[in-house]
Amino acid sequence: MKVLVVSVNRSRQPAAVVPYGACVAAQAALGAGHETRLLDLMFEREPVKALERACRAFRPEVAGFSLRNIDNNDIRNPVSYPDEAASLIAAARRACGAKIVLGGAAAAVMPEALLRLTGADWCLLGDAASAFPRFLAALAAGGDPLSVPGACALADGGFSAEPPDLSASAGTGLFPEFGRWVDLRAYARHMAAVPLKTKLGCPFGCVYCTYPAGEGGAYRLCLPETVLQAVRDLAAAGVRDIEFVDNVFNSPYAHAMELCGLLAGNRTGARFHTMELNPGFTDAPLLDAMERAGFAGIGVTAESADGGVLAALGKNYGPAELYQAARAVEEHSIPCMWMFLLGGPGETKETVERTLAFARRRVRPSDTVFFNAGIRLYPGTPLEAAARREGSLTEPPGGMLEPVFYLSPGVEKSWLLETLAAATGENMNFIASDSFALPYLSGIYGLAHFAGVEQPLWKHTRFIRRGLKSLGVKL
Ligand code: B12
Repeated sequence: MKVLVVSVNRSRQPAAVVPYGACVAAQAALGAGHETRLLDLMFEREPVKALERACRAFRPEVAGFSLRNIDNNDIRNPVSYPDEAASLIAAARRACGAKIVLGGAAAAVMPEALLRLTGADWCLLGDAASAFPRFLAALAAGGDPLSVPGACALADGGFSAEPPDLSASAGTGLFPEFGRWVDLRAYARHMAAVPLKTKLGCPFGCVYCTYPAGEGGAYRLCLPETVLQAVRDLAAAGVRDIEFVDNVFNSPYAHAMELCGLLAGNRTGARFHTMELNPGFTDAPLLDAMERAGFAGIGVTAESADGGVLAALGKNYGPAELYQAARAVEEHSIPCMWMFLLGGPGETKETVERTLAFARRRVRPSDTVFFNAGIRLYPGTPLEAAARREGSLTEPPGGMLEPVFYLSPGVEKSWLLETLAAATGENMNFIASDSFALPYLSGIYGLAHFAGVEQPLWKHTRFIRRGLKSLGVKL
């Protein structure tokens, strides 16, 4: 069959991201013998026209729309993306007769609502590497694709879904030939690293999170040797920056250590990044191994420095582990971004102050701190249930495509946002989501690339913010 995979995401907040899932889907379709093309809309000035052109020229029989984001997770300046996806799908319908299937991280979170909004024929949940070939085979054979694990559709006003196969092993399917599908040079010009995942699944129980539902609660690990081969292939193709985008990079700890050991013993010249270190497993031996492997930037998803809030968020660590992680980071030279989630269950003014005090005292001024205020609520999460119990969420699950946030009854939104604005105003290495909405952010990335600045750019946050402030830019 002729298969067109469309990567819908055009968000450059906080940076452009390579459409990893769409590349996996395209590679899987190609591997299954289908004539496959990928249309990446990230840098298209006129996405509808680009899509119409691709549909008319290629005449696909199946169009797989990869939907990454539902919204930008920003309580202050919310931007919602599904309407754009719906317009694109309507344009594809007008331009060709392709059957339309949705996939991607966003589709996995709210498949029914997205099917209703976009009018797509199906949604396919689970890992494209295993699910997409099966789905295409069923379609090609004229069978019912709804019998395939992970396939969903609207039928007779209802929603019918076959549970995804969350046991299929994570193998080489997670390592597509990125350069075949997308313009990696354009991404490099936007300071975007190439993503790689070393496993599927997430065994943690964070109350707000959709990862275990999307990928399953049990790890499916890629062999470290297979990951090393993917790194070698990318490095040989000239890729300098590779970002590990696991839900949590350093768990299972032994898997991360083994991979780092292999990368250290087989240096390719590539620099590594990950924004997904869980403080519960961030210690000196891990950071030693990451330094030797060639990591150039790490992020610690700390969320809070208050024990009660961490427990209420369902975190696997408490303040003691957080302080241990801070000590380990201090003893190493890898630039670090600390990420906090303010306003969760149990949050009060005191707990917010405790987290801010941690950030002021325990984070090196050369490191960056990112604060998110309010937690995006998703259907099926324990936090959704808590918000309904508290009466703060009345929107039915189908209406949650429009961003809805949890905010603890113990903090007022205005106080939280003002306190955060004061903290980011005083500390040039602190940022909040409004920094991502800066209209000239894309220009800064372009200039930095042109000037030969190495990734990650956020390690220069305090200098960039000071520079902007001295130019009179309101931060
Ligand atoms: C790492 C990560 C980041 C990194 C990205 C770094 C990088 N270099 O890529 C950073 C920190 C920059 C980031 C930013 C954002 N992220 Co983010 N991110 C992730 C994370 C943890 C992994 C993403 C990834 O690459 N996965 C690996 C790929 C292979 O998986 P995938 O894209 O889902 O594709 C698989 C399936 O979905 C499916 N599939 C994909 N496409 C298709 C197409 C078809 C046709 C089919 C059949 C199947 C299919 O098969 C693929 C292979 O298994 C996910 C969580 C998660 N578990 O997915 C969140 C996630 C994708 N992010 C999310 C969001 C919201 C954002 C932000 C908008 C805001 C924010 N504050 O985080 C920004 C947007 C950035 C942008 N420009 O678009 C959401 C998106 C869904 C939603 N809820 O809206 C997720 C799911 C987390 C969540 N909260 O639930 N993110």
